[in-house]
Amino acid sequence: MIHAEPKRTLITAALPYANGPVHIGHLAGCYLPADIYARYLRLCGKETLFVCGSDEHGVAITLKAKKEGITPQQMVDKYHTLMKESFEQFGISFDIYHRTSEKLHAETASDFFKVMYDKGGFIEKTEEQYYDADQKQFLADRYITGTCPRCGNAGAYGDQCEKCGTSLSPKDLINPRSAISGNTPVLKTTSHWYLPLDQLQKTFLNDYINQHKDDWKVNVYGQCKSWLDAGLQPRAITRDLDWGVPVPVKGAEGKVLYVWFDAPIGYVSATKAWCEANGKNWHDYWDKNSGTRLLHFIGKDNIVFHCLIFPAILHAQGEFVLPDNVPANEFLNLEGDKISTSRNWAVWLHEYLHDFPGREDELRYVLTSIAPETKDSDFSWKDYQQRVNSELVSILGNFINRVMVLTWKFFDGKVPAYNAAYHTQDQQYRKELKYGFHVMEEALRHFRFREAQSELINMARLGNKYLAELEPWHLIKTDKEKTASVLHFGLQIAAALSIAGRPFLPKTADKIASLLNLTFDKKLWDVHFFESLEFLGAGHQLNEASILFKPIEDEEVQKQTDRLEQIKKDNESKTATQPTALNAVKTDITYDDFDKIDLRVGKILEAERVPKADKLLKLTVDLGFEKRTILSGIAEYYKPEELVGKLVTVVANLAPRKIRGIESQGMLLMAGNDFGKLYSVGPEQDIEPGSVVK
Ligand code: B3M
Ligand code: ZN
Repeated sequence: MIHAEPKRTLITAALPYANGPVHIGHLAGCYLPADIYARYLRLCGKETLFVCGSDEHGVAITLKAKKEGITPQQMVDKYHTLMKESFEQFGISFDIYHRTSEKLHAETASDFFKVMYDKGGFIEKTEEQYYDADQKQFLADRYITGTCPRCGNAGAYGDQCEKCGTSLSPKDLINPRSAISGNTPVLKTTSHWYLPLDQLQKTFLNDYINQHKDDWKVNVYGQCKSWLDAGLQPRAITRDLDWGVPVPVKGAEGKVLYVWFDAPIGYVSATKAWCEANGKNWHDYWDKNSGTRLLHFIGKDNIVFHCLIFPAILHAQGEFVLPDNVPANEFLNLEGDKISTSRNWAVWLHEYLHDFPGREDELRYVLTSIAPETKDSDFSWKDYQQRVNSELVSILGNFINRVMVLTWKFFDGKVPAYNAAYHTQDQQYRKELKYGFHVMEEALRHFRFREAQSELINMARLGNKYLAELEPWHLIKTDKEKTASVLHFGLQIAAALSIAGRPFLPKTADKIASLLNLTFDKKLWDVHFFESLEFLGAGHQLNEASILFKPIEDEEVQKQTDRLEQIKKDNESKTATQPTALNAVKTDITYDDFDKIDLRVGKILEAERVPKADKLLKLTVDLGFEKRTILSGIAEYYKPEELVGKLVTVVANLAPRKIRGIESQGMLLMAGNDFGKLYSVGPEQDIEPGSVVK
């Protein structure tokens, strides 16, 4: 809540994890609003720095790398490059897009830790944590899954349940499992450093949040308040992992900083890197008394980290400026369903850029029109088409094109002269344009980008209304001088649109300026901007007219919805089969080890439930040379009658054992993991029971 004019504004956008490409949810959530705001401030001539970068640490990275069979470094390299390029092509105007695997970042994060450590800012605690004995790995955060104690979701993570949003710690999970192996974890002692958020709440956070009661968005303040009301707990800021920034303390070998400790410090590292490259002093941006206004643009799932934990860290460190505002957005859904990277339910930016080349502004426009500023919103391809065609094509594009074409037709593409006699006739339009601009500015200043952008379209609408009212195409037959005035004024509206449109539709704004053959100074936007409404002098030569936007065709939309339909189908068939946990390959065995197992084809002759055992079926299996009784834990996946007649693979030499008083004389092979459906494994063709499987 900086009241005095800040010296400069430092804008950050959440550092996306380098474990997947950017999708429209990310764009609408924080990158687009941050970009609009940064562009707006620059237009106003305000000193602005806009930083971002890839978040390359944490379990989100190591887990996915393991799944893909590559090293974490290979994975972050791949996605860092992809994200950086797509952001650039899309026109997100970061001054720097850095990354947290850079040495400069490790140094910056280490320094932070050391300063706080030396001040006694952490508590060291030794306690038992879940451990995967097989994989020799502590199971923090996403390395552990289990059932959410709050909503019963069986796939909740050790740090959060993505279904109900509750923040969890591994010990909260019911039936915890290692996400690497599916194993049940054991408890093992380890020690970690904790940030005493309970104390920091009393000494700092309560006041800090309270100060922002009126200037932060309701959703943001509300979330902070409910965290504080529940009472903050100390939080571990180190982990037993081998990927991350090493904890810079003797005796902490094998430990790294928790990703949410180092990631926000990534904003500082990015600033340092930019300052180094541009001959500036990073302290001017981050020092407590630098006069910098710090703004974090994020999505709602990152609120607690940016509004409570990071400010607490900055405060405890003591030398840094605090966030002045955190205009977080809610979530964007896709065709009525939550966007999900793992389910591939997303519109990926790099794919959009490929499928709709040169139509970056169309996506920017639609995403800003439906931005989830106060509540979740929904993207659908039909709505995308509708908004592009009926707003960008029919209103903005149409106005610019009409005024251009008419000027070429009647005045050889030269700005015709204005006659002051018509000033009164245009008065109402001038007033409305000025007012629209004022509303836009007010909305921009308060992070209401949807409203701000809708004013842009309103201005274009006004332009169309002006032409429709004065009908220069008829007027030319009777009054050339008045026609000249009308087109002169129409062209000024076009020029105004190319300025007002710059934060939202940068490529379109440039294109309009180029049609008008207009070059602007850097600082365009000030209080006097709409006073004169004179940007183009009489006689100024325009460039050739050309179309701004092409309509989105039905086939293009169909292609996208077909793709999503297909993904939905794939997901439905996958939910049953796809492992939700990684199954690490077991230790090697020799052929002789394998050869000890006698696998045979068996035919199920009878199947029945075992009383009082929900999971068990009692099967009679024909092995050709004899019939066996086998108990199998598949009652949740098969009805007894489905099994009769089925050919299956049987471990024929497994020592018999008694289950529920019945002797089981073998075992059936099943495919699947511990969480999804199990499928019996049998020969493809009908083959004699008793045949050897080898
Ligand atoms: N990478 C989480 C996310 O992508 C995290 C943000 C870090 S911001 C410092 O949602
Ligand atoms: Zn839950």
